[in-house]
Amino acid sequence: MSTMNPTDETQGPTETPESSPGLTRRGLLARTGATLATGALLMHGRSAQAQSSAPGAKAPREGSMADTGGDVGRGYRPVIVPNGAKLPWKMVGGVKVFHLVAQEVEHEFAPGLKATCWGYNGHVHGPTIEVVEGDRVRFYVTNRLPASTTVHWHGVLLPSGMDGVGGLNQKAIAPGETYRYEFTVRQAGTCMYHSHHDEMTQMALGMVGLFIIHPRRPVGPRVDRDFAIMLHEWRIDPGTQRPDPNEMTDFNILTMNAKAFPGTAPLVVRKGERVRIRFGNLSAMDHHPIHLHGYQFRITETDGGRIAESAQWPETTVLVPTGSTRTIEFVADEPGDWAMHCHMTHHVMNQMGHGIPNMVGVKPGDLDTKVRPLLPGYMTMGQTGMGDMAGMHHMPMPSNSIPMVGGKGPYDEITMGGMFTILKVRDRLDGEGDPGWYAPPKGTLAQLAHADELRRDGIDVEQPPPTKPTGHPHG
Ligand SMILES: [Cu+2]
Repeated sequence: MSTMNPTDETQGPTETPESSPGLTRRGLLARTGATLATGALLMHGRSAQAQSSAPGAKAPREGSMADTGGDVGRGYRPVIVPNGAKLPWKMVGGVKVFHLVAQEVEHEFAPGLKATCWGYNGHVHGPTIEVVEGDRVRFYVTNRLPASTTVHWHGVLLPSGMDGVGGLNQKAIAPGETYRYEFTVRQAGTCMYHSHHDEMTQMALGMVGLFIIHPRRPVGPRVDRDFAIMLHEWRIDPGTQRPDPNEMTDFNILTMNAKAFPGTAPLVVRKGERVRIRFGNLSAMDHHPIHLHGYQFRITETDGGRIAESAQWPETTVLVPTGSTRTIEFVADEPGDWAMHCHMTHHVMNQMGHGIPNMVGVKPGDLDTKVRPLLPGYMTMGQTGMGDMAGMHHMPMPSNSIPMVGGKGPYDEITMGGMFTILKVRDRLDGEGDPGWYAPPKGTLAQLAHADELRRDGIDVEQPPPTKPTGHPHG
């Protein structure tokens, strides 16, 4: 029986490393129930990919694509990694074999901002690893960095000698060397992996990834979409080429799957679907309270495993401490474009917002005309806050930098950056990509109030209520 012999067969599909942002083909097929009809086509593509990744090797065994649901440990729904990639694997003698290559990677955080980072297999962060509880897994780790490294499997239960802490559990992997890690996965949940040698440098440069373990016997309601997002923070000074690993407090690029808004791909969902979002956080210094608009969700998992249903509680913001994962679930029953972002307001802005003086309330008078002979093009900014900064991409910018805030919205600039993305819930989805902006039904859009409405409701905007200090009845 396959039940107790997990290593004998492929449990699930691999995806190409270049998974498209937002919505995978498989996720869409699974949703529409078209899996069986198109399974042969998908399997063909998958075999080709797996073979090409192992030149000269025997064609790996491929498992069933059928989304059987009832078959223990099979037919799991692959996670969707917006903007991210998955690590391919092949079956060799009943073992899932992976190859991680630690290397320097040119990475784009958002249009206009690239940096030389450290990652795995050409990706920052590393490709998401996806396995099934009970799998025997073997990871070859090749080090193509100029420094030694290791890989720690964060939250994964395994023998001590496989835990990957340089110096403690193993000798660090020297440049050019390939190490082998092997263990049996005996849990389910959302874990992570990261360098555990010169952690401050290597994690700051991007050497982290997600490690998803599907249960052999799923508990709780089955989800239709399963998203995975790694939170991270970086210091990249405008005009520079490399993240600064020495930064301790003032991180200026805050990312979801290594993208800063407006570089983040939306999460696309059909109305009525049950949605899971897994968050991992390997930021150097910060926890991130991730707030989702439009919904109440339940926190269903930590990296310590599934939370019993009786112990789950409702939230609209989930705090993801650094070195942890948190998983939320909800039914997407309200269509719309819903913001999902870190609620630390300095984590939803980009690098150009850092280090600028407080100009709120400042009346510049003719300062601009006086300064311009000295600094051509000078313009005092920030007197009414930072919303104006959203338009800054029309202005000259330092090379290799992105504006403090701002992406194009349907009505205006969106005055957010950094750790911000959008959950797009639609009654109907055509195709797999970004469905565009939500069109609210008539009567459900905030609009400029008309004079007759104001009159009808007795609102006098000419004579606003007195603004005496409150709380001092005898004052
Ligand atoms: Cu944050």
